[in-house]
Amino acid sequence: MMPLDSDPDIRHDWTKEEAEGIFSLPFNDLILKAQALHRRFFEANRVQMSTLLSIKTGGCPEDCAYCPQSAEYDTGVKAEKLMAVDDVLKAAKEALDAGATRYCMGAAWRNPKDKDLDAICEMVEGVHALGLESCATLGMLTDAQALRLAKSGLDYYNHNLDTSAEFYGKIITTRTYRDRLETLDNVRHAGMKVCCGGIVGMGEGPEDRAGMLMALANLDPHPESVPVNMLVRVEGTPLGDGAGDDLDGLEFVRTVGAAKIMMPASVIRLSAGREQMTDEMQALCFLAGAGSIFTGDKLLTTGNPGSDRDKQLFERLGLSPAAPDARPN
Ligand code: SAM
Ligand code: DTB
Ligand code: SF4
Repeated sequence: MMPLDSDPDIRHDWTKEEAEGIFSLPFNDLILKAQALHRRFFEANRVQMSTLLSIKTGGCPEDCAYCPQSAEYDTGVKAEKLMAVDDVLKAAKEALDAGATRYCMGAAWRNPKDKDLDAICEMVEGVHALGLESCATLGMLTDAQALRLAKSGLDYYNHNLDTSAEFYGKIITTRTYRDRLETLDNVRHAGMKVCCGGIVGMGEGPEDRAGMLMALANLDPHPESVPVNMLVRVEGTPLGDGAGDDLDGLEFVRTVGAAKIMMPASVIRLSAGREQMTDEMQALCFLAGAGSIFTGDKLLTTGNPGSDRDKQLFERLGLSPAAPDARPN
């Protein structure tokens, strides 16, 4: 295969008009294009499985309007301390036995304190010793913190742009888009793989969905992993039930397909919101190029389909789990 940096399908110069043009394609054309590109880079019928664990839940000082873990909203999520390393590794072993190949540890922090990183690095080492890939999402990182995590062997760092630069201020006021890009830079320079995506269904317009994908696809290199989350409405958050119209399901599928067209060698993850989706809707997302899901009956604090339903889904669609870090074929 051609090296990714000379492949004409891998571009970092997307304009807003081009991104909007992809969203406006007839649905069948968008899906066909996305699926054809997906097959150029990945095995068509394999889906990678990651499992999440909230290692530090609730009490977060940030004000992300979608998030049940922000201390500003009364959502019933209790603030807890960082979990003990042994408990995290016990849960990782269970995820491994259930078929996950990557373990993602999430903390409701604005940023980790240097002293927290001792325990986090031990968790990363333990996750590797089990034979799992590791991922963490701990908020903003300094250069030095990113280097420390990379040295402990952390494979991926998740830090989302969440939405377009224009809509961002309506969702989060306690940290800027620029702050997020800076953390992504630090992660990249430290040599870790980048997991970066966003959420749709927050009341943004089509131009914001296109703008978010443009910002992601103009990162050079592209994030290796791109989570596309459908907003999970949590009571008590500003985006809870009744805060606006739900996004049309087909517009969500278009977002997955447009992400694949703009970042064809990246793994697009069908992330939050699967519990509320039908099998048919998820099938369309796989057809649009989603190559990864979160498995297990919980995301961080909200529900996820669980292994019985996912097993049935895979059987219905003839899908099988991908090997760890299934890179372009
Ligand atoms: N605190 C860290 C941070 O924000 O970087 C890490 C954890 S945070 C929960 C990770 C991501 O989960 C967010 O960036 C957001 O995209 C997603 N997320 C959180 N709550 C969500 C919800 N209710 N629906 C969909 N996605 C959500
Ligand atoms: C991402 O983009 N989605 C995951 C992961 N990265 C950390 C988190 C989804 C969280 C959904 C809300 C919750 O369960 O608290
Ligand atoms: Fe905190 Fe992350 Fe939730 Fe924002 S998304 S409130 S930073 S846990």
